[in-house]
Amino acid sequence: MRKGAWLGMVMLVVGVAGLTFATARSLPFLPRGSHLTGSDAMGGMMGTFLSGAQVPRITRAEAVALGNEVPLGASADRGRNQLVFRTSVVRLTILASPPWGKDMTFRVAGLTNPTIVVPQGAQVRVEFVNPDNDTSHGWLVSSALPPFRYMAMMGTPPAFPGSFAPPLGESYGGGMPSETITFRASASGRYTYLCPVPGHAQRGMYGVFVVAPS
Ligand SMILES: [Cu+2]
Repeated sequence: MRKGAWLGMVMLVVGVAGLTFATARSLPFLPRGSHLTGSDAMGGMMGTFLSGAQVPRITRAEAVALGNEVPLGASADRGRNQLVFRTSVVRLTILASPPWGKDMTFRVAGLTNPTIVVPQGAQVRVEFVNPDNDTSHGWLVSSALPPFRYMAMMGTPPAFPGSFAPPLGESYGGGMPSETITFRASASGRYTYLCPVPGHAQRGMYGVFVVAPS
């Protein structure tokens, strides 16, 4: 990747909270990125930039609490590994691969990769946190279905405008990077949420996202 393009992308991503779908699609690292982990040069750089001071951070204790909390208006069914919202306002906290859980999964309301059900038309706000201390992660709702290939993000654009949390760098002593996205679950159907970092959905970072007809 040309240095200019890379820096331009990094500057874009650092200021990221309100990235639109159109902008997101133009990010060069999405289709062409390497492993965005802290263990390779590109990933390390990505992590450094994305974990910059501009990204809000939370403590480990806060992340643990948020990862276990059943959101207001939701019911968690542990037997079915399902989180069901019946409210038109949906507030979710999603943790990426926390060190206190199973590797390469999402943690939501104390569940691992749960099926998330929201009513059609719901206004969804997701606080996305990366507590993983050695890997970057993102979150995306897409209409693609598993199994996923290594480059899972190819051909899996966000299902709804804004249903994309760009990858955040890994956690370190300064706290756990977080970001908030909002989108409207405008069309009913069965979708998938997944991590767009290459190889992660393939290794299990995904779950079912259902928009129930109203
Ligand atoms: Cu990931």
